[in-house]
Amino acid sequence: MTSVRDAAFELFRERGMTTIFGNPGSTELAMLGPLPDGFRYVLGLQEAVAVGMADGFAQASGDVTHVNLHTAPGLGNGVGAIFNARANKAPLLVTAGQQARSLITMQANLTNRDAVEVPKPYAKWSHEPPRAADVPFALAQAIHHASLPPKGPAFVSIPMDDWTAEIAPVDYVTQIARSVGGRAQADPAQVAALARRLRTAERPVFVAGPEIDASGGWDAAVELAESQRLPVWASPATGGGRIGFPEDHAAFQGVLPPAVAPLAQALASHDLVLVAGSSVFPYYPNIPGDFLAADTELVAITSDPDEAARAPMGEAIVADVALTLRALVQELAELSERADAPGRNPSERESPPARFELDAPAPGDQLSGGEVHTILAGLFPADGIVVLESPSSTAALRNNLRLSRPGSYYFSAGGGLGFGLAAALGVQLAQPERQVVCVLGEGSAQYAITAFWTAAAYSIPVKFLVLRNEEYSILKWFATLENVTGAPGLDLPRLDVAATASSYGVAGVTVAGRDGLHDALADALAQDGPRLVQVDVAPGMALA
Ligand SMILES: Cc1ncc(C[n+]2csc(CCOP(=O)(O)OP(=O)(O)O)c2C)c(N)n1
Repeated sequence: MTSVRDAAFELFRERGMTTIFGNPGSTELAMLGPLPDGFRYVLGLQEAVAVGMADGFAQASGDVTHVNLHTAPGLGNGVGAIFNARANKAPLLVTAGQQARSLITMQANLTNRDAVEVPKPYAKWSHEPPRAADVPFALAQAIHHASLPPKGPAFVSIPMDDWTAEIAPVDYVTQIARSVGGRAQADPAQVAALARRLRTAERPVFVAGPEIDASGGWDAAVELAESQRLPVWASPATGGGRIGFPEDHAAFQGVLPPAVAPLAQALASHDLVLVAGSSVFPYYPNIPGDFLAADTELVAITSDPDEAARAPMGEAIVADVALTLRALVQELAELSERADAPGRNPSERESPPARFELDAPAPGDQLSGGEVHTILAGLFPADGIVVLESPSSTAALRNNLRLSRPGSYYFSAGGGLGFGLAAALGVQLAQPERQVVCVLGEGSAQYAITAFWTAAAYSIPVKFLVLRNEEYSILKWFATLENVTGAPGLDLPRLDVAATASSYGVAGVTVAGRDGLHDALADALAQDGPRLVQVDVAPGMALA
């Protein structure tokens, strides 16, 4: 016989899940104390922070990551971040404590009523085991669900007295031993048909989405674009939690606009659109129109059956994105060797046009978001990673930084604020050799503000760049688009993120001009620990 707790930790160790993010309460203590050798616990001071950190860690490591939350109110606090994790396809095991089994029926204090319902719209699987003996089995199942495509969060609610229950080998030994994998190869007939279509298309174009990076398909995407002379767009920034193609590449055209009509317009000159690793498409805001021009066809490659089913147009191949891109490259290479192959060799195609460049904004009294990101680009480490949550300067950052290596960019595909500050810590813990730069709006920083304490307490050396424009700039821009005037609550005078971060233990400075920003950033990047630079910027949207 062994305890549920010992069996669970054996399972976690076997799966390499030795980092646990969380925020504890009385209903979790029996699980936590003391952690076995080799495990580490990273404390977030609020559950949204714990989940956001785990999300970043899971995405940057590619491994299922455990986040442990307090019963009902803690799980409730975490739900917005679980929504983000689902959109990010972050493989998370989310556990939460529950009242002791004998007290659940009477709904004693802290009972998580209908616990499995709480995260349900966003969890891939949500379960409370009927017996203590089923806890290891439930945890193993949740880990499998989280890791299978599309990856995402899976939830287990665990009554607090289960951890000490004694269980027999039959209840856990096989669960710890078995592994489950799930990278599906595409049907070779579909790949062959797509290759023929690409060869016969007159003006094909490639749209690179976040799953290229997550599946390890970066090199295959570059090879496909280069061998076929395809112009490449990034999928819209709204749902593009990662980038799938080097943004300094000669074939790169820019980031697709996210609304229906402008997106169709951007692709209108093409007869075939090949989308890899993105939903079709993460549309926002509502600018209605035709989904594609009349002469444009679309084929999407995604590992997510739901993404394939819900696309409003085009065809889809449901399979692992990297494996499918590699198979497609191979098939096209074989076709180009054959005299009887349909269509034409890509060498007969024109090279993609040069990227359309926006003019840099004229310098004003205050720095613009674009100028800030030009300065950041000049100092950005070659293997640096950006975690971004600065809504009005998202486009300017992408346009200036031109990130060109895999695993270099994380953004909340769900759009729920609070991801950026928290996830940056998880990404840095998963990638200790690379410098993480977390770029935040001063409004966005508030949603995970206590994460500064975790950065300081665990010496996580993220560099934070906070753009302070004293308003919710992006919402003012949306208000114009929606013909709304006079909405309250869009101004943020006097927020001082540097002062707040310093109260949590992260040293920071506030700067205003070009030189001040350059020197402060250079200095922050040269320091060992976490550092913050807050820069005053002009209000409004920054595109270039
Ligand atoms: C959890 C959550 N609450 C509210 C919003 C709505 N929202 C989107 S952008 C934004 C403003 C962000 O302000 P700031 O970080 O200062 O960026 P700016 O727009 O000024 O660049 C808000 C409140 C959201 N996306 N997520």
